[in-house]
Amino acid sequence: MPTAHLLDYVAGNVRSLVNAIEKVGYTVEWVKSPADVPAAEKLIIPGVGHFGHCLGQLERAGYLEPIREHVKAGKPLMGICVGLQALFEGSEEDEKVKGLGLIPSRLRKFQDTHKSVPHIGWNSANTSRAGQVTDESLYGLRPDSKYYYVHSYAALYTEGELEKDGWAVATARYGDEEFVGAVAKDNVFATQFHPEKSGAAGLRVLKAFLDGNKSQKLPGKPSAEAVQEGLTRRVIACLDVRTNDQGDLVVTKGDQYDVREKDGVSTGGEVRNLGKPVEMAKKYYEQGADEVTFLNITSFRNSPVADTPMLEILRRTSESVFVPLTIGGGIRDTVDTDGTNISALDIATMYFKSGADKVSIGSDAVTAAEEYYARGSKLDGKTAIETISAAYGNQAVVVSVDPKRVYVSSPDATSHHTIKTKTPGPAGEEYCWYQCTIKGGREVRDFDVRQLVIAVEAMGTGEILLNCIDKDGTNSGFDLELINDVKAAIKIPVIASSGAGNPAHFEDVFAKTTTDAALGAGMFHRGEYTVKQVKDHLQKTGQLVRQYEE
Ligand code: 1PR
Repeated sequence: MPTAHLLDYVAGNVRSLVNAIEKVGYTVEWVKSPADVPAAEKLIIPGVGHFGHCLGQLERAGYLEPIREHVKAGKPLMGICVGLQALFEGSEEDEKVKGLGLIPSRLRKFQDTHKSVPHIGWNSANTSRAGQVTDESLYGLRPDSKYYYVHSYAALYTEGELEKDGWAVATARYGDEEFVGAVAKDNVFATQFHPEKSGAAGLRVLKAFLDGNKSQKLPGKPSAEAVQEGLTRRVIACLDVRTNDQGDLVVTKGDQYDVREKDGVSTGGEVRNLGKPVEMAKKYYEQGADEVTFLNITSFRNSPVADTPMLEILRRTSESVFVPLTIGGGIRDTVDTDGTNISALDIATMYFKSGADKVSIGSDAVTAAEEYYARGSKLDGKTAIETISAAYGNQAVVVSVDPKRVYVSSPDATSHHTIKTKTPGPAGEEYCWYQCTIKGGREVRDFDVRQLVIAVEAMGTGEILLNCIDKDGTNSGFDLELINDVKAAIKIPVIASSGAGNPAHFEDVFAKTTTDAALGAGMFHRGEYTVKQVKDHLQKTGQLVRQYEE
């Protein structure tokens, strides 16, 4: 097999990139020191997270000059995400650190007044400009394909600026800002999106670069609808995984977090077994799921370090599922069975090395947020959220929230932040607050969801997975009031979860809230609807979605 050289210089999930490179027919050779660069032919610079952190590492390790030499020698170079940003002079994210300077321009932060930042999800990389539709594809990029982005800083696009220096540019639009999705000139190619996480569309781009196939004919003229610009509505499939009574790891699903079968009299039956995790993840990928989330829901009882089956599930899933994978459950400082202390960062590292792109933190985030306020809203730098986001970037940290409604007759009846609800409580109470729980809903805290999300955003969380125990497994639709309330409090993206029972519920949550993504579990696992049916429905009702590509 031919070889691709991959620069090994910064923490991140490179496993999925290795899997993707292998999938398109290349073997990976690691470039582990600047001295290895001259021997590389097709060199890929990955990168995710903080510009200053990545470029600082590259500079300190002495990579910048050998990379410039590689480019001068006319050898192929591909940058991915921060690897694209590295081509620029610098970034607002860290003014002190310099980029390679191949492009005389700087990166800027997206405006967050009317949209969530980071920009997370599927968007275009389109080389056609108004009035000049091309039938040529740049490195396999297609105007009707969508690619997976995750970044807060971007090269904002001004028509003609890069082109005058000979760069071909593919762009995407986020809100009212147009930015560079990919650039190419001579032997250099870079994508702001992650091709390794962009399904078949991304693999095609990676293959075109490695094959040296810069220009290809597009397969046909796409419809105007298919080339619509902007961030698509993300639909996520969630798999709650646990050991059943026979000791097998199964996908299960609870009703308000109770995962045991009910026989009409008692609720203490067998753990619901809805299928095998790897097979189900692959099925949802092929139905067009934009992301797959695994929640290891028994981890609070077992040491996750010994929990090797979850690592194996990630390894196997990431070999065939080329969309982002999130893993939650048991991400916190812990003591292993042999008494060794293991940090949350070590646990996250194991998951990232096995193919995860994000870790989701539940119980530990609540404790950390309570302590944050107890310190007078001060960071301590040692929490799981802070240590993991410092090492892997904010985008790698999701906080999973498990709230329960508490009804009150008036806002004065509690010190917590309340909302006026359209679904009054059992005694007709018109107000409620959302109480945080830990340990899978088993323990309630005197702490509300608004306090939690504000604190974890300050600590460096990249995204909120917003469950709702009252709605979980009810098939009655999402808790729109909760979602709107959380969205109003923070800038980071929110994934709405709990209650999805049919495609119209997804239409509702996207139409009536500003949620960034929506997640379903039971309706998919029970085979009542496919992810594709949800997306087709969203498309019919005027929402922008990504469709699965073969
Ligand atoms: O606290 O960091 O160890 O994380 C534990 C994680 O496991 C948390 O993310 C918590 O939400 C999850 N979890 C714990 N116990 C359960 C349980 O069900 N007994 N599942 C559980 C949470 C909720 C959703 C579910 C949606 C959609 N599952 O992810 O998939 O509610 O369901 P639906 O569409 O069928 O309504 P830690």
